[in-house]
This record gives sequence, C-alpha cells and structure tokens, in this order.
Amino acid sequence: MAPYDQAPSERYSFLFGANGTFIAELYARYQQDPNSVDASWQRFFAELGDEGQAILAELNGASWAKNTAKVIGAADPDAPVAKPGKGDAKGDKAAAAAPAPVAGISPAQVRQAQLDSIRALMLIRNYRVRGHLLAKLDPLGMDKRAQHAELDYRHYGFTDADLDRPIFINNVLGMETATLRQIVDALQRTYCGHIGVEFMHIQDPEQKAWIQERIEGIRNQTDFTNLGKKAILQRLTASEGFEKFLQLKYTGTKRFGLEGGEVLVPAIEQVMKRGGQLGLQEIVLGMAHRGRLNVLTNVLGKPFKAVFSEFQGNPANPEDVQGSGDVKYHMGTSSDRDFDGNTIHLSLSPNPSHLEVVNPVVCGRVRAKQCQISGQVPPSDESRNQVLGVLLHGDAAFAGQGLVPETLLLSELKGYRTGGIIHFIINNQIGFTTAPQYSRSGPYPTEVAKSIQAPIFHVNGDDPEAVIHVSRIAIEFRQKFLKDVVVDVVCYRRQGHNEGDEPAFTQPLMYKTIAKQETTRQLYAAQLVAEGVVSQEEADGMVNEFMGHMDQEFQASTSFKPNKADWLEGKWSGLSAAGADYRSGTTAVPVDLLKEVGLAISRTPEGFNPNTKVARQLKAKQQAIETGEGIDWATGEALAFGTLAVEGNPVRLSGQDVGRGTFSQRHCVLTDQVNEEKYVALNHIRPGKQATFEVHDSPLSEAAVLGFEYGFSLAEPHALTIWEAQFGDFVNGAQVIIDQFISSAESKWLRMSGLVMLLPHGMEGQGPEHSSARLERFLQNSAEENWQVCNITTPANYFHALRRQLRRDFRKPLIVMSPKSLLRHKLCVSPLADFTGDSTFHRVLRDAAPDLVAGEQVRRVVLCSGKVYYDLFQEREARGIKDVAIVRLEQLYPFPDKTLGTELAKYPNADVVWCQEESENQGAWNFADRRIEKVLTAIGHKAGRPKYAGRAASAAPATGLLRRHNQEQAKLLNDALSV
Ligand SMILES: Cc1ncc(C[n+]2csc(CCOP(=O)(O)OP(=O)(O)O)c2C)c(N)n1
Ligand SMILES: [Mg+2]
Repeated sequence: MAPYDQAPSERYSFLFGANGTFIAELYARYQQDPNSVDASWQRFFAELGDEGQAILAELNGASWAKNTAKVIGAADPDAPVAKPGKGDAKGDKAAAAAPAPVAGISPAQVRQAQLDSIRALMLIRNYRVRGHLLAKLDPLGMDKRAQHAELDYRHYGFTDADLDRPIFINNVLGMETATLRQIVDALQRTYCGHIGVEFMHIQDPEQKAWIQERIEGIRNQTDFTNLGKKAILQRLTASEGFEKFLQLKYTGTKRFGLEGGEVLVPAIEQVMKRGGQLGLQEIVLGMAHRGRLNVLTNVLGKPFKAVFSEFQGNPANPEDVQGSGDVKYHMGTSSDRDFDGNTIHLSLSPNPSHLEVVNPVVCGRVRAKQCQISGQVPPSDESRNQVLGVLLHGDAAFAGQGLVPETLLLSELKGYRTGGIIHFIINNQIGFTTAPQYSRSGPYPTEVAKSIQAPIFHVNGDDPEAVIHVSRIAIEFRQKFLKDVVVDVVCYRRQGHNEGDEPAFTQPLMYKTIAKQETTRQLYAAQLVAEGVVSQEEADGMVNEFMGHMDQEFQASTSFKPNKADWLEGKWSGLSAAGADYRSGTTAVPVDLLKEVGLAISRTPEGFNPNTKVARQLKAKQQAIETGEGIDWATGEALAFGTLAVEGNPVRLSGQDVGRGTFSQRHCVLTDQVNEEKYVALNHIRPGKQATFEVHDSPLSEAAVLGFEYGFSLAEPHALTIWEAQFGDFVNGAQVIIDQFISSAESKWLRMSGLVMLLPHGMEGQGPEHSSARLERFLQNSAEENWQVCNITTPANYFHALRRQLRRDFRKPLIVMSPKSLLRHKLCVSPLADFTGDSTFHRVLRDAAPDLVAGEQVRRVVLCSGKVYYDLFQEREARGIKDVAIVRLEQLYPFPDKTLGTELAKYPNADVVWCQEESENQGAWNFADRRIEKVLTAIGHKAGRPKYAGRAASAAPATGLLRRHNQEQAKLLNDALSV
C-alpha cells in the first residue's frame, strides 16, 4: 500500500514497540511533565504535532520487537534469530514498563535499535520540514546557505561511528532498513538537490502524504525520454532565441526579457500538456512585464511577426478600432494550443504596470468560465478541473504586494473558489535594483502562500528537468486536490531591469557572475551532448533553425496587418461598442412580473422561522407590492435582481455583509432563527426556470474582491455583476482596480465590463470616514464615456439603472453613490407604476411639485444630486417656498447636458445654484460647474454660471462632530433656498 493510502495510525505504527513500548513510556512521562525527558525528546514530541501525538497516545502494539530484532540480527549475523516476545497484545500495561528481553537479544541492544530508529525518524522528519533550506537552488551559486543544526545527524545524538549500522526505518524513504549514511544520502538527494519542497505545513493528511510520496517515492526525479529531453532543449532554444533576436534588432528597447528564466516556457507548457491529459480545457493566465513577450509568442502562439511589427511602432489592434492602446508588454491575447490531441484554450489577461493587481481579475475570470461550463452556481468540481488560472509573479512583487495575500485568501471561499491557481514565481533574485534581503523578511518570497497551505516547490532554474518535473507535480496536485500550488523558479536576470538599465551600478558582483554564466540552454545542451542524447551539431542546428525562423518572421513583419480585434467574440458576440447616442434600453417590466417577483421575495417557505423584525419588513414589502405604493430602495433593487433572473440573466452580488446589507436593509439572505438555515427568496421565484441569484458576503478586502468581480464581469457579459462597498469611503482600498481596470480598460485594451459598484455615500453626521465615496475621484476619471457615475434618488430610477446594464447592446461600468438614510426615508419610495409601462431611467428628475409657480416666475433653480435633494425638498416645504425649483441630476457622467438644457429652459428668469452637501473641493461641484455653465450658454440662459451652496473646502471629507455637521447642513440648505 502506498503511504498516502494508509490511515494515519498505520503510518505511525512503526514508532511503537509491542513489548517495550519505549516511546510510549517516554511520551507518558513527557505528558505528565515535559521536563522529565531530555531536551531532544521534548523537541521530538513537540514536533510530532497533534497528529503524531494523538497516535502516540492511542497506539501501543505494533511489531516493534520483531523488526528491531531483525535489524539487530542483520547487524550481527551470528546472533540468534529473534522470536516475538510475550506481551504482544495492545495495551499490555505490564509489558510497557521496560523493554522486555527478546530471545537472544539483550535489552540494551533492543533499546539501542529503538533509539537508532527514533533518531533516524526524527532526522528524516526534519529533512521533510527543513531540507529545502539546504537545497541547491541558486543557479549562480551565490546563495551560500548555512548548514542547519537540525539537518545534522549529530544533533540527534548520532556520531560518525554510527554511520554504517543498519537501522530499521519501516520503509520510510522506500527502505525497510538503512544505514545512517544511506539515510542521509537519500535525504540529501531527495530534499536538498535542485528541488526544495515545503509541504509539512499542510494540515490535510492526504495532501501532505501525496506530496511526500511524489517526492520521496521517485527521489525527486522524472525520467525523461530522449524525445522529451530534445523537446525541452528545443523550447529553451526558442525562448532564448527570441530574446536574442530582439536584443539584436532592437538593442536597448524595453522588453523586460526573460533571459535567465527561459525555463519558464517549457515549464508552463508542461502544465498545459499534463493538464490536458487530466481534463484541462482552458487556462487563464495573468502575468507582469517579465518575459511577457516570450510567453505571448512561445507559449500562446502570438505570431512573432506581430510582436516585431509592434516593435516597429505599429498598433497591436487594427486601425479601425478606437482606443488609446497600451505598451506591448501589457497586452493580452488568446489562442488555442494542441498538446497530444488535447486542445487547450489559452488567454492572457491584459494588465497594467501595477504588479500583482491582475491576480484577482484572473481568478474572477476563471470562476465565471467555470460557471459557464458547468451551467451552475457554484461551479462543479468537474468544471474546476477544466478551467485553470495560472499566475506568473516576480519575486519582489509576490513578497511585497498586499494584494497577493488578499487574493490567496479567496482560494477556499465558497463564493470565490476556482479550484486552485498555479503560481509560478520568476525568482530572479532581484526586484529592479533591490536585493532580496531588502525586500522581504523571510528566506523565500513565497512565505505568504503558507497561509492557504499551498505546497511550495523551490527549484533551480538551470535544471530544466527539475523545473519541468515540479511543474508536472504542480498540475497533478492541483487537478487532484483543486488547491493552489506554488512553483518558485530560482533563476537570475541576465540584463538590467529593462534592457536600457545598467545593473552593475547596484549589483556589480552578481552581474560579474552572470556575465560568466552560460545560458540555461547552453548548459542543458552540454548535458544532453554528454548523455549522448543529442550531438553538438544537432543542438547547434536547433539554434540555427530557430534563428532562421526569426529572420523570416522579421521579413514578414513589415507587411504584417493585425487581425480584427477579438474583443466582441465568444460570449461577447452580439454586443457592440457604444455609440455617442444616449440609449436607455428597455428596462420597464410588465406589472404581473413585478408582482410575481415582489410576492416571491416577501415569502418564506413553510416551517421557516424568520426574525420577527425581518418578518415585519417582509410584510411591508408584500403590502407595497399589493397596493403598488411605497416601494422602498431595497425592494426596488430586489425587483431589478428578480426580474433579470426570471428573464434569464444571472445576478452576482458580492461585498462585505451584502446578504443582510450593511444597513440591515437588504435581507436577501434570510436566516432561520431556530436552525440558522439560510433562505434566498430570489432563487425561488420560478425554481428551475430562472437564472441564479448569487450572493456572497465577502472577506474583508476591497481590492481583491472588486478585482475578482471585475474579472467575473469580463468573462460573463450577460450576468449582472455587482460589488458593494461596506461604506463608500473604503473603496479607496481598491483604487488601483478602479484606475487601472474599471475606468480605463476599454480604452487601453478594448475590454468592456458591465460591473456595478455600489458605494454608500452621504453626509449624515457619521464622521470623516463614513460619509464619502469620493464622488469627485470618479468624476475626475470620467472621460470618453468610460463609465456611468450616478447619484440616484428614487428606488424606481435605481431599478432602471440596474436593468439598463444588461438591456443595451454594450457594456459600461456603473458607479452608484448609493444611499444610507434614504433606505428608510419616507419620501424615498416609488410607486409600482414607475417600474412598468413606458417608464425608464431618468438622468435628470424634474421638479414635479404641483404648487410650484409657473416657470417664468421661478426665481431660482437649485440643481443637486443625491440625498441632499430630500433635505432641500423638506426645507422648502417647511418654509413654504413656491418659487424655487429643485432639479436632480441622477446621472453625473455621461453628463446629461441636453435633458438638463430642456429643464433649465423652463425657468428663464431664475438664477441657478448648485447645491451639494459635500465640501467645495469634493462632491460633484468642480465637475458640474463648467458643464452647467456650458448648458446655460448653449440655451442662451441669462443666469450665465451657477452659484455654489455647500460646505466650505475641507481636508477631511466630513466633520466628526454631529453638532457641527448639523450647523453646516442647515447653512447649506439656507444658502441654497434663500434667493
Ligand atoms: C505596484 C508597483 N510598484 C512598483 C512598480 C515598479 N516596478 C516595476 S518592476 C519592479 C521590480 C519588480 O521586481 P520583481 O517582482 O522581482 O520582478 P522582476 O522585474 O525582477 O521580474 C518595480 C518595483 C510597479 N510596476 N508596480
Ligand atoms: Mg525579480
């Protein structure tokens, strides 16, 4: 039986003597008083961990005496053959007191043999835990690794005199007995060669045993066939040759070459090849700058001539497509590759310079694809086996960026699992000019991966077979256990950070060594020549052949015309780029459907015990639906979700505490008060005949979760994908996702997204950090119709805005300054009529007050957006003002200039005031003022330019003192309404 098939108690049985139970006795003493046994035993028991200790306590009766006797017999051929002693039975307390004599063998001999075994096992265990610390990982040989005390047999009481005595080790390392010399030799070969493996932190016994068996069972080597070896050499030739050719033709041009890490190409290919045999059909890749051009061409099959053409300054996409474009080492692509008859679809996500920020985006894309393949939410494990995320990281970035642990954190969470990402670290032992000792506190850049108990393989990048071997183990492990795996390829960077940089300014010694270092291909070619696998001529021939191919591609590049951009293919077919015209889409819904959804979400199933307060809310919901009056914000939202789901569009909502809702308003996941079972009514409108409403309370991360949802929206344009911030303020923790992806991806990379961001916003006296979603930042980033920024004031308008996301033939992100106090505001309700008939989204809400004076007599128009409208409205009512109109801008971007012009033209004699509750340097003022002025000019309005009524400029978004808040709020209302 292979060790990983054994129950834990069987695996540890060799630790126990039948008659002597030497360890058990020691352990009993240790348990009573740890100091009663010597220090090395204390360490041993402590390090055995819970599992080992539990088994020590439990077990007491294997074949120890027999086996140790055999060993002694082996050591001394003249000694009489041992017979099993008495007291073989489990739990024989009398026999446990002291080692009992075995026929012909003295108690001292038994004891010595047991001690040998235990010491050997302790040594073996510590090699499993720490052997990687002595592995020869650095191809440059500059990483001088100190001997570790616990990896020295003397540490366990052995001396050099003990090296050649056989020791019983119960088939550990594949040997029943072995001398200490043999054991150390096997351990060195297994754990301290070109592969260092960290796996003893994995708590799952099966996973841990699987890795151990893979590593120990075959001595950490794969026997490659000659054909396989030649294939590796060919791939190294291609990855080296491509960089060499670029260096030759475009000397000094930035390309962030892979030189020193060329082995990455066959390593990723191994994941694809072996993955294909294990059911893999699709891989989504994410990576930074380093080696990207090499991966694009040599791995994804982008034509070399296309890259050469881009080097010549030609665009990556055809001229007829608009967009600002991006540098070549940020571009994505997709392709199909065939490995032994298995076709793998590959796509590389475009990414910005910000290192590691693409990670959650890739995870979200993978998850969406898995949902599509399996047609279910959450995706099936089978679909997880079919779609894999592969992330390539730099060593400095993986250690340094907080988004790395934030994304790893998602790996086992129900709402975000993707069945494990394979991480490759291009560990070139440098980050720009910074050496590892300045960029991380631990020995490796990978420590953070232990937080999710991923196995970590460190491997010498100049040993291609070792790298490919661990890549194979990585994909096998991932496919079997659906968990993340890390492959840390220790290599070097032959050039400067980019090809124009001088690395010797800061690392002169390292770069002297690198200058003398033969390339990975040269070393491997020499190895294969020495092994007689290829001749020198054959190896040189491979180089010449590849360089010839480069020449041809270079010739072809001058006339190369890129294909049509692929951005509206596959799931995106049928959609098109947004034109300049305003399109609201058909978002109204027949009243019957509204009622069907409305009643379904106010119901609980038979026997369900809702919280009494929630039950009251449900009753109110039902009443509103039945009477068609007083639909509140959360109900309006649920109507949007439910109607979309019934119409076949999945809805995915994620963010912190979104199931209940931060403000206890949503309750779209109900909890039974007796058994805590959950009920999601939105999935019970038309069971089996509707799309899924997926809702996930997220971990406490903004960047990773927003990035994930953004990635999901990239792969699934027909789902409504929503991320909600707990409070809008916290959105700045995800600013890089907003700036680098959400606001600019369509322009840079022709990637559309219909993601919705809900950002609770409003000055309500809750202090500087619970008031502002930083509307001004979104408005500052608004250009080229990149997204929609809304500050909506009615449930019906919110309903239409959400549905509009999927009811047009293009996709744009929607940023909503969402309400807090309005969630319960008596006036912030809509009639059912506003959801049906010919109702639609209104970018501007006119003043419909029945007692307002005629338009020409209106003395002032107050323009505003968001919650302050209700404050203004109520203040106007309280003061009995009839000649001030209040007009709401529900959408700030794209700015509704035409509709606003029509509205303002109704009040030719009024002055115009922009009223906001945010400070003057914040909110929409600095964005809206010139646009309003333009509108006024365009319609020939005499007001000329708007006046400002709002808080004074401030460094913090809001005061922390409620009294001051109230004073400020009263003043701005007064300023706005006093003509
Ligand atoms: C978030 C972020 N900070 C800083 C930079 C600037 N920068 C670009 S590459 C680089 C070094 C990266 O080192 P490493 O991750 O080891 O990758 P390598 O270039 O060595 O392959 C830095 C600091 C960046 N691109 N992104
Ligand atoms: Mg690096």
